[in-house]
Amino acid sequence: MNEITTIVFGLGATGYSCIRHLAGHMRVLAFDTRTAPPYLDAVRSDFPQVELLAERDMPRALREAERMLVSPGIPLDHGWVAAARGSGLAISSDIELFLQAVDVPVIGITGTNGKSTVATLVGKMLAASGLDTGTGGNLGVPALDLLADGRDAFVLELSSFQLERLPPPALAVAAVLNVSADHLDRHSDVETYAACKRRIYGGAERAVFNALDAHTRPPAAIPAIACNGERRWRVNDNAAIVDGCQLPVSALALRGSHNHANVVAAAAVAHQAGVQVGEHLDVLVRFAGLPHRGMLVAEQDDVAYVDDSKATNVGACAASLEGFGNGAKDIVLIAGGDGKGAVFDDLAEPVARHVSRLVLLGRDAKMLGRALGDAAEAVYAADMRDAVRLARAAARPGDTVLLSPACASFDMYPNFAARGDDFAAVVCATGASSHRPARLRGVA
Ligand code: UMA
Ligand code: ADP
Repeated sequence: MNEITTIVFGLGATGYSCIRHLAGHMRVLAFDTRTAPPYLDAVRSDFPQVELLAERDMPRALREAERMLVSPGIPLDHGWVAAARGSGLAISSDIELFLQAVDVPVIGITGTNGKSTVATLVGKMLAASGLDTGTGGNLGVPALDLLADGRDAFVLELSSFQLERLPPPALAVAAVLNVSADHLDRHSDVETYAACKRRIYGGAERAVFNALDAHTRPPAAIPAIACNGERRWRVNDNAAIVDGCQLPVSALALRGSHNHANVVAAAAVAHQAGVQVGEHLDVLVRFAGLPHRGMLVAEQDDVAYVDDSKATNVGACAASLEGFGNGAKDIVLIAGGDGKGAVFDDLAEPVARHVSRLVLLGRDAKMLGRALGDAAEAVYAADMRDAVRLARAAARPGDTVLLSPACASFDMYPNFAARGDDFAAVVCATGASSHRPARLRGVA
């Protein structure tokens, strides 16, 4: 048993993974400010030796512990984190523990949007090249839960919350895909948020960035691929170009120009990790994406219904409109939810170009309506059922009804997946007919 005593702050997926990693090796204390945190019962039954702390126990715990592991959902200026720092505890995280535990290449992907899609695709490319690869992090499976004997490499999706509390991670390959305003309820401004993202480059051997977005640029000393800046790595109207090979967009299962950019970025990261990309083009071509990221859920009366519930910020929704729209106002957009402090003005231009009718719901619906009401006619929905009814009434043959909320879901749902599932269920339960459209068949 190690002498270090560690406080795990946050009993969500991250906290549980930290406890699982540490509990047999050292004294672990666990704390959460909520009375019924998600993993409380699991910790009680699986790790009875872990002491569960109440607020009143914290002063004593801070005297007894040497380290606090802080979950990403907890801001670093939280009172108990500040108190721990003041008491001389080291502030650390699951990702720092993970990086200390592994001795094989770790590839990190961050950015405001496209992280999960790109990280998943990079994981598939590495696996296709014969590497036993663990893929996770912010995209779902906590990093520490990926640890297993025999792994050759890891691909981590890293959020700004995870990066802000991490020392230079010295990754084999680090990528920042794009930066647009998000999480401004946690970061003071976009520049501070972008600086958190760029922490991923600290000590990296190689990098990938987006030449169209200055926020993503790595330090000049790191050998880097500039996607969209180099002829061999870019997207045009007809093709995704990876290492000079043209992949016609009509052949790609992923839909939308933003997703074609994701294909290029994933291929560039895999290349930087040593994969012979040209030998695994089929992986790039066949990848149809993750649920709730631009997924076709039904076609009814020649109207396509697309679930892009994971579009939880303005940049994602704008990219979706550009990706799925044809510039002739062929989209009915369902948007709204918890705006996380965002300003929606940047959506006005893509909405004016692509959207015939806005159907708005959730806590910040009125705020969206004020910002976008001049760009397209807006109507307000009481709930998802009402939203689908209003969208269906507004859609013409050939249109797409797109759920791309530009907001988080927490005002109405437990998470974005529940919101997307509700959309799909309502569409299918209330539609006259439901079949896969010829123009989209085989892609979702
Ligand atoms: N908590 C407190 N006090 C607080 C705030 C939170 O005690 O003031 C407690 C909560 O009661 C809860 C625990 O902290 O019990 C939750 O911790 P958490 O919010 O860090 O959530 P986890 O379940 O550990 O999930 C985290 C990521 N969540 C966040 O960053 C908010 C998950 O990303 C990630 O998949 C998981 O670790 C595994 O790595 C989710 C996310 O929304 C999907 N990420 C954001 C995004 O993608 O935009 C960054
Ligand atoms: P993240 O993990 O960063 O949230 P995802 O791959 O889950 O990224 O995609 C989330 C949403 O972001 C998608 O539903 C889509 O609306 C949008 N999106 C995906 N790729 C891009 C991109 N390259 N640029 C801008 N928006 C994107």
